[in-house]
Amino acid sequence: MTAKVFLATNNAKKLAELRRIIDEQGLDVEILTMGDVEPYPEPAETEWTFEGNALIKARAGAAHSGLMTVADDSGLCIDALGGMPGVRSARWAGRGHDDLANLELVLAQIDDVPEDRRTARFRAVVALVTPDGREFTFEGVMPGRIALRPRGLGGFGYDPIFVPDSQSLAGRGLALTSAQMTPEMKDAISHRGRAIRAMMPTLAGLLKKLPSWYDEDDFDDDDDDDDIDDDPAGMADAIIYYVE
Ligand code: ITT
Repeated sequence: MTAKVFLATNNAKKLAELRRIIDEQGLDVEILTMGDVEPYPEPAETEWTFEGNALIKARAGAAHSGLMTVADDSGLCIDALGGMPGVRSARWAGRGHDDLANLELVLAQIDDVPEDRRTARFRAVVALVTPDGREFTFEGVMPGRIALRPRGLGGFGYDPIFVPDSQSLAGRGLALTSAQMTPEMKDAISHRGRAIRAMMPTLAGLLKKLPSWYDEDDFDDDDDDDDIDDDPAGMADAIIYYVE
């Protein structure tokens, strides 16, 4: 039986990235999205941390769907803005404003900041919550800097103004923004790619144990199941930092 995992996000472009990165790992899993479950109210993201908000979204998804649920809370942290927009990235220009308005506001706010001080990083925390209440979080970081003006049509959100560091010419205004990269290039270095790849051993371990949640008597806990334990990959409650 192919196990089901619910991806709890209302952001279509974020969903496309999450699905692509998970698919790439080759795990036998059926991905369900908002369109596959009964509609439910979007939970308020009331926390001041990515981890807190990712858990709010994943808990709500698991409670509603009864499925193992993955949610992502992410954003752009700009040093010259004291780490903002951070957890407020999606609505930086105010409710009802779009990605372009957010990006233009950021550019205006750091208009007078010289290139060498336009350092920033994308951060993503992915929360994995099981219907029986187990919770795991994984963090990925993509360091870089803010370009002087937007470039590129790929990606979403702030991608047209973000120049990832891991390119030979980054930092000299010559490297690609993440909106100029192919999806594969972005996934390989992105905050989301790193967080999801850090999650995969835990997800794989949990999926092997799935039957025990439905019928304890069916659960085969023989010693020969030696690659399956209560804390797959020893990462319960772990936050994994990937900083270059
Ligand atoms: P859900 O909460 O439904 O998942 P959301 O878009 O509201 O969707 P967040 O609260 O996590 O999600 O906000 C993430 C915002 O951070 C996103 O809307 C972008 O503005 C920005 N962001 C995150 N990852 C990004 C990326 O890979 N590229 C560009 N911008 C990104």
